[in-house]
Amino acid sequence: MKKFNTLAAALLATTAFAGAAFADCEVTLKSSDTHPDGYPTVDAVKHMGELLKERSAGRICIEVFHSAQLGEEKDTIEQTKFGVIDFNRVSMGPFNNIIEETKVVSLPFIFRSTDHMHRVMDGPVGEEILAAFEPHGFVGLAYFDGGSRSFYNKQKPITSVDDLKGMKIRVMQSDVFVDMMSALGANATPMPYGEVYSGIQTGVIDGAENNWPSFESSGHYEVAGYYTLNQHLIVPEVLVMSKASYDKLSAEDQALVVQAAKDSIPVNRELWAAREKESEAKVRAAGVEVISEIDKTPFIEAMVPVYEKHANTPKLQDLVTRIQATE
Ligand code: GTR
Repeated sequence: MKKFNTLAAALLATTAFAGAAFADCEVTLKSSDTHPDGYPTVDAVKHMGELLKERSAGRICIEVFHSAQLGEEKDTIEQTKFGVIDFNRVSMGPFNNIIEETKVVSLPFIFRSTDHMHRVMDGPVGEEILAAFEPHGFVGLAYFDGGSRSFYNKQKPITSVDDLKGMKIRVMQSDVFVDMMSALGANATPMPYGEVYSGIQTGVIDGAENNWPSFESSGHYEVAGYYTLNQHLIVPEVLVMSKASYDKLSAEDQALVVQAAKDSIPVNRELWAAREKESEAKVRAAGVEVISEIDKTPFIEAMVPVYEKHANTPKLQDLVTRIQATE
């Protein structure tokens, strides 16, 4: 009981403190993120909030709800569309079934490196895809880094496509990733991020796929001891605003939001680069077997039907061609 009282008092103090932090703001906008506090995307949006507060002379604030406090990505996207949540930082993946342009940058091996991804997303293709959010009820604001995603599992070291055959691998809730796994001969299990740890632990799935910081911060490395650096996906992350919330702001304030989001990009990139190294070191130190000698060619070749199925209109094919042609 005493313990409960102490906890309750601590929680009340935190809430009171959070309330006080936003007490002077005329408008406090809610932002969602699945990652814990201190993760590069969470801190980038916090930085954006500081810029916005400063530039609006303290009128507009952003409260970042990290650690999936507002729900799993697919559900928070719905809530963002209706303006219940004002900002949302998510992967492009859960947008794939809603906005077809986002499928193109979620195709396996579409980007050759993170630098290539930056050059594409910082240019006209990136602008075009951001604009594609608007008719669906979102204002695309900024792209953040999501590193490259690779497979991890609890059973065995995966060293080839053959090793994946019949394995149950969790993917984000997107048809592109379900088809990617089928093309590799595995059983795709789409499920929310927050269920992956227990899914692996209880054997509902054999493994999943993600980048170093997510593999580490989610604790998945504690239950999946084999990580194969096949790097099949470099999926940009995106910060969107609810169009409903955006439309409530004056044109001047909208411009402040757009600029503060843009100014948070370099901060995110710097934090990301540092966190990737830290997470890798932590995972390796925990004894995870990392398989880095891997021939990516069979993985790339297996993706032909995924491209055919998902880049299936002249518009999407044109985006693929322009991405591939970007130096
Ligand atoms: C992370 C990404 C999240 C979420 C998660 C997942 O890398 O930052 O937005 O998409 O992966 O696998 O669900």
